[in-house]
This record gives sequence, C-alpha cells and structure tokens, in this order.
Amino acid sequence: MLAPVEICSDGRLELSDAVKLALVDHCGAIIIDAPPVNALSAAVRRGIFESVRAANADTAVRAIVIACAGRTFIAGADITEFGKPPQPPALNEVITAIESSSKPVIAAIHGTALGGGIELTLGCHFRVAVKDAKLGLPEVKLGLLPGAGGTQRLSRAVGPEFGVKMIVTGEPIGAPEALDHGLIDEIVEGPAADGAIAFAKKVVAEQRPLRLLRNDDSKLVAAKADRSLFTAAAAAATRKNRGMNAPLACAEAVSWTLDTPFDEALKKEREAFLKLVADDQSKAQRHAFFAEREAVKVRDVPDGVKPRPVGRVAIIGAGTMGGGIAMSFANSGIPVTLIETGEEQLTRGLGMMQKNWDATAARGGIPADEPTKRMALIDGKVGIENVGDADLVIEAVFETMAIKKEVFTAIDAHARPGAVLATNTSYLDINEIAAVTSRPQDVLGMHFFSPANIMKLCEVVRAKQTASDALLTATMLAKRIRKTPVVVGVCHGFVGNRMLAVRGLQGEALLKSGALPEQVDAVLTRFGFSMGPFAMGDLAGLDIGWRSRQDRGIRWDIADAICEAGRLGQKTSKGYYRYEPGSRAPIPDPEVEQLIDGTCKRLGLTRRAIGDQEILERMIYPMINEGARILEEKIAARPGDIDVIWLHGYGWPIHRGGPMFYADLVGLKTIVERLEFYARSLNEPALRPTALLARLAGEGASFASLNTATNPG
Ligand code: 3H9
Repeated sequence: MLAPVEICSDGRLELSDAVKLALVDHCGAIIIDAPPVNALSAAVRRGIFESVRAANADTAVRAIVIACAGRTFIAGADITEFGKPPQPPALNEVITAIESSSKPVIAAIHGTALGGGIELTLGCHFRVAVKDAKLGLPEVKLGLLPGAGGTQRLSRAVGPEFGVKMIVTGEPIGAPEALDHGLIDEIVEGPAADGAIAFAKKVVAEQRPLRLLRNDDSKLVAAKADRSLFTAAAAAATRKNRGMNAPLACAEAVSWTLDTPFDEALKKEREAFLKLVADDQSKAQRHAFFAEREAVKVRDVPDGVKPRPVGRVAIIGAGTMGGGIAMSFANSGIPVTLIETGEEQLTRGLGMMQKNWDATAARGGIPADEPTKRMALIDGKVGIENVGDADLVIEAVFETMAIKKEVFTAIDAHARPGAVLATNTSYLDINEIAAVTSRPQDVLGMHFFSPANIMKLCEVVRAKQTASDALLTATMLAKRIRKTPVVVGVCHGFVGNRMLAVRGLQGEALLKSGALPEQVDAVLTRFGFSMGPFAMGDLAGLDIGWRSRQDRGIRWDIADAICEAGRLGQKTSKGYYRYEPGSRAPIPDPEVEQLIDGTCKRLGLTRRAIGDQEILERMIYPMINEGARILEEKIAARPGDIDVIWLHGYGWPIHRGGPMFYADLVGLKTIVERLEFYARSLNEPALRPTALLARLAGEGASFASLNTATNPG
C-alpha cells in the first residue's frame, strides 16, 4: 500500500503488534494493522497514542497520517472489551493527543470507518477518504451513543441537524456525501494512505492552519439562533424509536452542542455512554451483533470442505416468493433463470419484479439505470427442463408435498450433476422431498421470508443426507446476497414457524381466557414488536392458517369462528379487527368481542379480566419453552441462532435480543416457575417446562452458556 518506507528516525518500527510508525516523505505514517476490522483494542489505542507522541518528537516528521492496513479503516471500538475493566489509554485520551499534536494529523479513510474510528478521525485536523469509503456512527445499533466525543465533534463538522440524523439512525454515508457535508476534506485516488501523504504535503507547503473541531462552532450558529431547526431534525430522527433508550440519548447528547461547553459536554457524553453500556438494551443489541456473526459459521463441516462454485441460480416459481428470491440474487449481481409453467405466469412474475425495482428507483433507493441492469440478469423460461445450467436450483412452488415431489422429480431429471437443490418450503419434511431424487446429498432447504427481497432471514435446512459442501454452499451464498443464514434441522415448521405456532395457540387460548385481540396486540407492541399477532394475522390473511388446520384436522374455536363469519383479514376488510375502505389501520370491532363471547359460552368457558403481565408471559414463555425443546432435539444448534431467526424473520425487537436472550434476562428460574403455574392453573400439561429448561434453571445456568454448540445434523 505504501511506497518503500524508512523506519521512523527514533529507531522504533513497531510500537505495538498492531500499530507501526514509518517515515515516508517527511510524513509520520501511523499504520494500524489489527485484523479483521482494525477495531480500537487497548493495544491499538496504545500504539496510536505512542506513535503520535513519537512522530511529534521526531524532527524529521512534518505531518502525521493515520491509515489502516487490510480491508477497512477502523470499524470502531473493540466491542468485545465492553463491560470489562477499562484499560488505558482511553479513546478520548488518544483523540486528545491527536488533537493537540503540533504537527498536522490527517486521517486516511478507506473501507468502512465506523464509530470510534470516525471519532478518532474527528480529532485529526484533516480527513481524506477514497471514493468508495463509507463513514458512520453506528453505535445506536448497539444500543449506545458515540462515547468518544462523536456527538460533539461530528455536529461541529457537519452541523447539528445532519449530525443528529447520522447519529440517531446510525446509517453510514458515502465519501461524496461526506465531502458535501464537510465531514471529509478531500476524496483521494488510489490507496488512502498515499492520497493522505500527498494531501499532507500540500498542508505543509501551504502552511494551512490546523482545524480543531472542538473550537469550531461555525456550523452551530444557525441552530443556536433558532433551536427549532435542531429540535425538528431530532424529532424526525427519533420518531420511530419503539421504546429504545439509545436513539433518545443520542439526540439529547447532540443537543448539548447548542448549550453546553465542549469539555463539560464530553463529560456528560461519557456518563451517558457508560449508562447505556450497562443497560440491558445495549447488552441485547451486542448479543444480537455477535449471534448474527456466529450463526453464519457452520462449525461441524470437516476441515478442507469448500463451498461449490455458484455462477447461476435457477428459481422455480415466479410468484411473490420466487420473484422476491430472484430479486435478492439479481440485487447482488448473480444471474437467475426464473422458471414458470406458462408464459402468462412468467410475464406476470417478471412484471412484478420490474414494478418493484422501478418503485425503488423512483424513491431514490437505487440509481435510475439499476432496474434495467437487474432485469437483464433475469432470464425468464417456461419449463423445468431449463434448470440445466444452474449451480443452485431453488424451488418456490405451492406448499403441498405432492407438488413439491413432482417438481423435485423433474429437477432431478434435468439439473446438472453437483448442483445444489433447495426447497423454499416453510413446513414440509425435506427428507421426504429429497427421497424422490437420485441425489439426496444435494438437497436442502432454503427457507426465505416474505417479502424475500427485503427480509434478511434464510433458514438453511440440513436434511438427513445433505452433504457438508452443499450446506456450506447454501450458507455462503445466502451471506453473499446479504441475507442472514441460520442452519437448522428438519421438523414441522423448522425453528421460526414452529415457535410461531406455539405463540398462535397461546393467543387463541388468551382470547378464550378473556383477553381481546387489541389487548394482546398492545402488550406485544409495547414490548417492541412493530405489529401484534392478531393484526399480523389480518395482514397475512386468516384463511391460510384456517385451511392448514382443516388439512390437519385441527380446530381452533375462536380463530375458526372468525373465519366462518367471513372475516378473513384485511382482504375482506375484517378479521380480528375491522378496516375502513382503503385503510390498513386495525379498528377494534365489538362484533369480534361478541363472536369470542358467543363461542366461549357455547363451550361453557367463563371469561375473566386478564392483566398485561399474564398476556406477556403466556405469549412469550411457551415460545421460549419450545425454543428449549428445539435445542434439545438439536433442530437449532445454539440459543443465539434461535434469537437471530426471531430478530430477522419475525420482528422480535432488537433491544430485547431474541427470545432466548430475553429468557436469560428474566431468569430461567422465573420462567420455569411461571410455566409450571400456567400448566397447572390452565390445565395445560404442554406448558410444562422442558427437561433442558428445567435443568438449566435448576443449575442456576443460562441459555448463553450453550452458545458454543455445533450445528444440527
Ligand atoms: C464504538 O465505536 C463506541 C465508541 O463510540 C466509543 C468508545 C468509547 N469490535 O461483520 P463482519 C468482528 S462501538 C470487535 O463479519 P463484514 C466481527 O465480530 C462500535 N469485533 O465483517 C467478526 O468477527 P468473527 C461501533 C468486531 O465485512 C469480524 O470482525 N462500530 C467489530 O461483513 C468480521 O465482521 C460498529 O458497530 C468491533 N467493532 O463487516 C461496527 N466489528 O470473524 C461493527 C467487527 O470472529 N462492525 N468485528 O465473527 C460492522 O458493522 C461490520 O463488522 C463491518 C465489517 C461493516 C465493519
């Protein structure tokens, strides 16, 4: 990356394993090399701190450049250090050392410069970045606020209105936008370090004054004169915070730029940061961060097994699901053969995709020429015989075993040897589907969630005979198309839908006990779900579950009575709620209450007032119990995997960490006691705690202790 270097004239090459100082063209180049993401561990902080001191003391050095080796500039504080005893120097001290340097310090940004990484650059006198660099303060996504001056210095660099938006949303911006807003001084060509050294030479030659953001209030003037400019921006940014503490704390910290002296604001920021680090919400969000990264690791694949190369994917079925899956691949530049049974269905499917991409482009979500480019990656074909050149075939047809078997028999006849064959089934037995092929080792499930082009989760289902390399191929590919893959085993509904069914049954039971749909939904939305289960049922259509229950000979008295009354959800303008024409807003309906009451009277059930805590416990604890059963059966490998499934497929609120993390927070002993209580008082033996849950609770242990297990199979 750098031109040939000399060792800094004080003779020191490595100030720590992770940080080196070199003299290049009269520049002290501080190079951070701490894979994978150059996080600011104690060693890195110490290395930078010492390097700045050494470079300042070295008379040969006229300017200092801070750059990173590897794929990215500093991606933030080292998250693994949070909650552990702090080790010096603190990041704030490092930034102060940079800021106080008598020689100009220039940050050389490439990759994703995030969190503490950006805060460090804000202490530099200048910042340059390569064109495709991304810059952001994503602390809020970990339930935190920028804790090393970011709330104060960023607002001074870009103005408090844009600053509050960046910090509260946590979304990174590209280098061109960063330049527009004054976050960087220049976009440089080529390696960032080389560009920064060239920039440093200009700074020295022109004797440019050193800009200290802490002393520069020029961008605060307007909002100081008219505070409503800031409050409007803060209100817009925090509008959708869903009970989370961090977004509000972020906005408040940015507001201190308007009324609190810099050093005092820094102290307050630090206190607010420490409070958030200790908060359960941040613990939950940090757990989610690591669980997501753990989930993609298929641990029990033998060494040396490699994923199969995938250049083209065939998708069978151009309906909502197949179309969404095809879009996900094309969005990542992977060519797709989209297969239907007839021209009409194919044209409809392709039209839907075009419309979808056009709408995204019209909203500014993708450049105007992208829809055409992405459509060009989709090759529409009629007939399964067209799967021949695909390396991965995904079946997304009607959810009936007989049809799936028919389709897989045809795929088996035409797919090339070694192609991975995936079904998108949500419930069916993949072993049975694999058995109709001559190559069960190539068959697995890739269960996407609707809308598949948006939802991140993909349950990768390993069947009995699935080969390790096929499993690895599906998992890696899901990651390549920016999904979150989680490996699960075969059972009815796999992990997510199996737990969802338990929650559905409890919802029905609660209505029989005396709760109303709106009360149950309100409890769960207050918990953090964006929608309650009954409103969600209305949105999805109640007839799907009704038909499935009929097929399996199951009766849910209230749910069935609702459907029998012609209330199938939003599509009939009434379900568990009623809907005004053209509106999706659920309105509680006295008719539903009468229906519930009438059904219960017929069954001889007496309804009673139900408290919110009982609703929460009866909706969530049985799901946790089912999660434990899933772990016992090795359908999921780790509690963290179950959390990731619920976070990315079912809208579990991120600041609650997932059902199994939440269980640990509540305490497994409490969960066991409450389940035993409900099993007894409701005469529902199925609610009794599973052996695993009871054992962990008895040992005073937690689900977290099981998070190292290998994948199911
Ligand atoms: C902060 O900065 C607080 C400050 O304001 C104040 C302090 C006082 N630390 O995601 P990947 C690991 S808060 C430790 O798969 P990608 C990750 O676990 C921080 N480890 O790669 C994984 O490990 P493994 C604000 C980290 O290319 C490996 O790196 N910053 C950290 O898809 C690869 O990660 C953030 O929130 C970290 N900060 O994406 C940024 N980051 O291989 C968080 C990553 O063992 N990071 N690891 O599983 C990211 O968003 C992505 O990792 C990034 C790369 C975009 C950088």
